[in-house]
Amino acid sequence: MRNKRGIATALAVALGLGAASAVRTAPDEAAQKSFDSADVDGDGKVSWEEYRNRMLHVFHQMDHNGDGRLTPDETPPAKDKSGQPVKGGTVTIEAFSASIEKLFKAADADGDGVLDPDEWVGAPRKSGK
Ligand SMILES: [Ca+2]
Ligand SMILES: [Ca+2]
Repeated sequence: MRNKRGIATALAVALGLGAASAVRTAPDEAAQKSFDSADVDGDGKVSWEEYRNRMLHVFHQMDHNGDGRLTPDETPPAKDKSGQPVKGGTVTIEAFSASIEKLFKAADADGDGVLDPDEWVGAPRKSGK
């Protein structure tokens, strides 16, 4: 199933993360910007709540007709690593919530329950010592 990957990719694009990691020029600035906007209390970390709020905000921004579902025409065109267009299909708010929880856990490389800027941009960092 490619749907989950499609959601993640669409989200990354929406948040500017995809651009940050794909484009080598000045990735820090774009990533920092999106990090700052997610870090509402400004403590330099994005908590699960901040992350979820940010993601839900993005979801509602993309959900133009406000029906709680993202249809393919509401999600930005995304491409996977091999350059294939990703068709996300319809994403419900429930599926979205479940997927962001997984994304958050996957991004939280050191498992401390908050995302630091490196984790936010998905820096390839293994937690192995
Ligand atoms: Ca914070
Ligand atoms: Ca973390």
